[in-house]
Amino acid sequence: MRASSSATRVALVCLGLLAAPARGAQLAAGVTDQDGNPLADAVVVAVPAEGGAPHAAPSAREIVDQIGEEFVPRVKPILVGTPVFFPNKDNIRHQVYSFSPAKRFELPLYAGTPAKPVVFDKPGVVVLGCNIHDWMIGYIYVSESPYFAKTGADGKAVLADLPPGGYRVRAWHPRLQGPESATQQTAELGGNGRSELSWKLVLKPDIRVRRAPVPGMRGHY
Ligand SMILES: [Cu+2]
Repeated sequence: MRASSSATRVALVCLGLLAAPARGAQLAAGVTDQDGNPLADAVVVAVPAEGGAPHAAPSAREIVDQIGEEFVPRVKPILVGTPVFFPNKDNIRHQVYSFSPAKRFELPLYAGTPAKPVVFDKPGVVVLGCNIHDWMIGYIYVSESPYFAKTGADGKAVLADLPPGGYRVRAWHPRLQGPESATQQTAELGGNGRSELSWKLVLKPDIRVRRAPVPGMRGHY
């Protein structure tokens, strides 16, 4: 019984693969921490090895909510040039800002959705904060390449529809210890194929600001 249900599952997986449109290569990424535990909220970026990042139109808009006095999602990867709205779903006001070199901005204290989005026009990591709630920390990862994905709770992410060719692939996480460039691997992707890459990232300790703030206490992810 168990064998047959497992055979059924394999058959379904195969059907799923056959049904998927054959448009390019897939890169399956797996990310763990230094102890081998699956790592969520890691961003995996593939950059074509030759010719730099391809020109791609950014999404029309993306959203980072504020819900329950937290940024949702906590980590948001976007393509450079993408406008992001910061709707406030709480019934108190927030004042979202960033001091990151990739994008310095501050939204005046607001409720609801600010009329204008923030356009992230430079690649890099943008750390979000709120002037009212010290524990609110979020991250916008501005990618120079359109080929990126974020890991789920299982530490896995799939980059799809990659044109065949060579890629430099790197992984980032808010608690990454050391430079992101040190995570770089290379991959040679054929048409319609599926490749796998994995990372074991060394992380900094998880230090967060308490929800009941203590004066003078600040922290990160
Ligand atoms: Cu706030």
